[in-house]
Amino acid sequence: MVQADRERNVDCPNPIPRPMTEKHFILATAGHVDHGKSALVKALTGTDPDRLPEEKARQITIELGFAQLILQGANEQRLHIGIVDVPGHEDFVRNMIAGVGSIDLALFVVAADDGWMPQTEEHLQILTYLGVDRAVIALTKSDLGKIDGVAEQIRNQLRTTTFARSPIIPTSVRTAEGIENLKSALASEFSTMQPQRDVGRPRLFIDRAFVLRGIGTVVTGTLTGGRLHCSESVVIQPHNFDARIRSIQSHGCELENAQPGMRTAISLPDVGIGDGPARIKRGDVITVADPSASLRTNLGSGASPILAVLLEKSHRLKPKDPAARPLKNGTSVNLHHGTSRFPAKIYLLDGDALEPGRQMIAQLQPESPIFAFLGDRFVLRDASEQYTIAGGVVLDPDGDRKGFRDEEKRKLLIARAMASDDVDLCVRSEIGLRGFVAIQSILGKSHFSRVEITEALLRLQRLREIVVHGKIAANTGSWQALRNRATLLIDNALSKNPERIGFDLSQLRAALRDQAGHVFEALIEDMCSDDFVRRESMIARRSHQPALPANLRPAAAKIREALSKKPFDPPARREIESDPNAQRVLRFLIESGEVIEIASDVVLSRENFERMKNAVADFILKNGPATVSELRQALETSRRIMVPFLEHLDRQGVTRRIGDKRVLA
Ligand SMILES: Nc1nc2c(ncn2[C@@H]2O[C@H](COP(=O)(O)OP(=O)(O)O)[C@@H](O)[C@H]2O)c(=O)[nH]1
Ligand SMILES: [Mg+2]
Repeated sequence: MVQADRERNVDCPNPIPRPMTEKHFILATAGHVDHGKSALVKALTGTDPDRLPEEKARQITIELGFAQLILQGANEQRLHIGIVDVPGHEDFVRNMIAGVGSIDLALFVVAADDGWMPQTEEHLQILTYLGVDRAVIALTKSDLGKIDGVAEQIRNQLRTTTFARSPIIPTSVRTAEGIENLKSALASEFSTMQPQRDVGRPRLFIDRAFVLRGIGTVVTGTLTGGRLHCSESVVIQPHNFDARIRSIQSHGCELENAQPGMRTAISLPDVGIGDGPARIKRGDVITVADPSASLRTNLGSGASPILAVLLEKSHRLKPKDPAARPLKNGTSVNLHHGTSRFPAKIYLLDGDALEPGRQMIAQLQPESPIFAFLGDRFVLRDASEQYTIAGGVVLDPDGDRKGFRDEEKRKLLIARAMASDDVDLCVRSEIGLRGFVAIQSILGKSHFSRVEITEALLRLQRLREIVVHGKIAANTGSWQALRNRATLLIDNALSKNPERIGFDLSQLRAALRDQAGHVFEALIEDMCSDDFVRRESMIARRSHQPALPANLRPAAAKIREALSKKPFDPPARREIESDPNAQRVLRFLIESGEVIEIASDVVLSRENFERMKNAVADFILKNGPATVSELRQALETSRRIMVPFLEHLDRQGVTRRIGDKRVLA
């Protein structure tokens, strides 16, 4: 497929006999411009990552370059390392961030002749913001001298960072010194690392999109979170449209599926390149359809208009550094996430400004929605893209502008900020933030797998922190409060009208219209699993016995009398229920079965109904098929009663109409 793709550069690693385990990792270079990153990648892999003619002409990597290194790890591990070579020039920090977004290890480069430089520092801060916690340091151009002094300087700079103990390997591409050492250092680092997790939520942040003649659109990126398969239907975010993968390659090899941690090239022949509907470009994300999309409530399974985040400003920023200026509430910045960059506004939760060395909960409102997950890292640069000013982690991809200052929600976000990789905590806080959550969609935009989430739900249920009803999870307190609300509504209604068999569900729904439909259904199901019961379209306590209150008894006596005076020819319903009390009584008599509704204006007592039915049957048995008029005369009733009465018997299957006569059915 992508034969012309620049990522094709290493022969497919077959037919060497396959060792025990294959692991895939991504490494990215970082460090000051001209410190020898690209030359080092070439020395390691044989591939020159500076391949564009323009890059060659200017001798700098202006776009990400890619190469593959295969190393033998400990315990028969075969390590496939996709190398992303990032540019070092400050105009191109954007590319650097895009390359480092989903890596396992940084190859951090400092040249012996220059030592620690401003971009060395900026790249270190970016790696830290992005949560990269493993690195191998190459002390390049060792042929140019003074290794010991620079090595000490590097150790000093890294002393308080997660890279304090990372190996420092002197290298020279001129003399080939240290290249083999560097390979062994990389192999031993990767041997102890776990490959990126497959949580069934693949995302490929596109770093390049191009058209190949005869093939069509091809995009490349680093795959994380799950697998992508040939012929699979995918969704392109943030514009949320469908496409189909025709074929997949990794470093020039055709694959049936790509795994997390692989440099991946995908052909999407039906999609155009660029901006606009159903087009694809760098910064977009390839993902798969969210199975919960059908259950979408107010929460998107797609792109986020607002993110709740934990912001952090590096403690390494020196007071004179323009990047150190406190980050003020309302500032416009550039948000770098994955391979995308968007202008965004910052809203701080707990103060007017964020100082170096501090963290704060905030909201980010990108100019247009972005496709982010809980736990994603990002970097902020100033609006003119000169300085890296902060970074952070997404705490809630579906932030809520209104609820932001709510004290309870604030607590939940702070809890998440402390442990955004704790699945129990995230499930608990998710339910806390939303109230009631559809189980299927809970934490759909996170780094947790469905199984991990389901297990967390079970644990929290066992601890009685949450309840699960139908398709809903809720925290125990909120669910009980909702049940209490419903119970009160039902009890009040039935104490006002004790003669009713229950409270109308449609009225209950109207009273609880602030809840989503699936929440209401789960509520009724839960209530009816114990104390309550559904009777037709009504709900009541199981113990509820409909009974006429004393003040209605005279009205009941009057109705019974009216219905028995001329048993087969009672007055019209509207005469019987002439006032509200009579209406309530008649409804009670109907609901309790004592009275039968024949038609909208005709009611009969059950006793008289049965007698009348038998009389009709007897007459037809004795005299054969009979007309309305014959039956009316025989039973001493009127057409007003007899016509609807016979229609009622027809519906019940007692009689059948043939022409203008009735026979027994
Ligand atoms: N003497 C010497 N020069 C080197 C070495 N590595 C790279 N260079 C030179 O340093 C310059 C910048 O190298 P390059 O790999 O493009 O740096 P990058 O910007 O960090 O990718 C080039 O002219 C290289 O030839 C080395 O080990 N020794
Ligand atoms: Mg370079």
